[in-house]
Amino acid sequence: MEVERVQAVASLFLTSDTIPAEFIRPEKEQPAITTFRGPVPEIPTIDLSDPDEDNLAAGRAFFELPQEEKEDMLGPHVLRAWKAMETKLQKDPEGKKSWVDHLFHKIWPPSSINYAFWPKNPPSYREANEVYAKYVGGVADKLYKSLSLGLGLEGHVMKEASGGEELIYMMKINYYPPCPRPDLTLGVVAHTDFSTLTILVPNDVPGLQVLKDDRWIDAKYIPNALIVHIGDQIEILSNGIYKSVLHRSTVDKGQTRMSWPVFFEPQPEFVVGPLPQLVNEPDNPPKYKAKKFKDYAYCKLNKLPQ
Ligand SMILES: O=C(O)CCC(=O)C(=O)O
Ligand SMILES: [Fe+2]
Repeated sequence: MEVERVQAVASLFLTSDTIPAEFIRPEKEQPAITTFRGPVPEIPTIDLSDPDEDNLAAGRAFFELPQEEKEDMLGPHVLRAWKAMETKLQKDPEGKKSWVDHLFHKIWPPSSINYAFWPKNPPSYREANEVYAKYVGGVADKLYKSLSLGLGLEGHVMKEASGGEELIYMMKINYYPPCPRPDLTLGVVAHTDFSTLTILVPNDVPGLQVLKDDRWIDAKYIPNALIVHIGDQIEILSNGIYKSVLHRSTVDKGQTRMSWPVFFEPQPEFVVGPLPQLVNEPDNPPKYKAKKFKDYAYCKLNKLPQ
């Protein structure tokens, strides 16, 4: 089966000074034009712990295997699912594409894991991810607690309302090959994450940008730092007090950029809506509908009103 990878496109255009037209974003999105170049606010950093370096090495090693080996390893049904997901996520209504290859698979809870979706090579991949799942889950627990306390609620509230012990940790690996024209294209286009929280580890090639005060600002690379995004579900639960962050990623001319976001998502049938403790009529009416996470995701993927 033929799966068109951006990595393959990138290798064809390595020495060129152009990229295929479908990767050229409209001017209003081009990083060269829209990135804010003045002094940028510091993104707050909190000292918690170190990310798992093994995870980075194992994920990168997978993408750098020969294309046929990657495809053989994943098998046709996984490739079909992968391709379908990419077509949905990467192609916007104008048929534009993004300069990124990616892979999704669940890493928690153990009952939700389908190892058929996990790369079997490098051999360290499975263990690195299993260790990382436990580590990153501990970080998320601390964050849910702080987010609850920040709203004047008991510490357990936000995690329980996010799916509790059934919470799914969805690993995504973004692989952004070097690009001859990083000024014209984007890795991942502007979006907010569907998740409750996202915890992301990047490699040392900068590229993440966040929209702050209507300006696209670079998120500085900080060695060993985890990046935390508030996702749509926390915005909904907090009835808009916490805002999900609009972000995008740019690519690099000479270096491969990678990032490993883990999306903390409720189970598909789990209903998320504004926390009753935060809503009262008429002063604080609910600003969002309560709905099943799968219905939220369907509307968002298909660009339907929520
Ligand atoms: O690569 C990054 O830094 C951001 C990726 C991202 O936002 C995503 O995959 O949802
Ligand atoms: Fe994202």
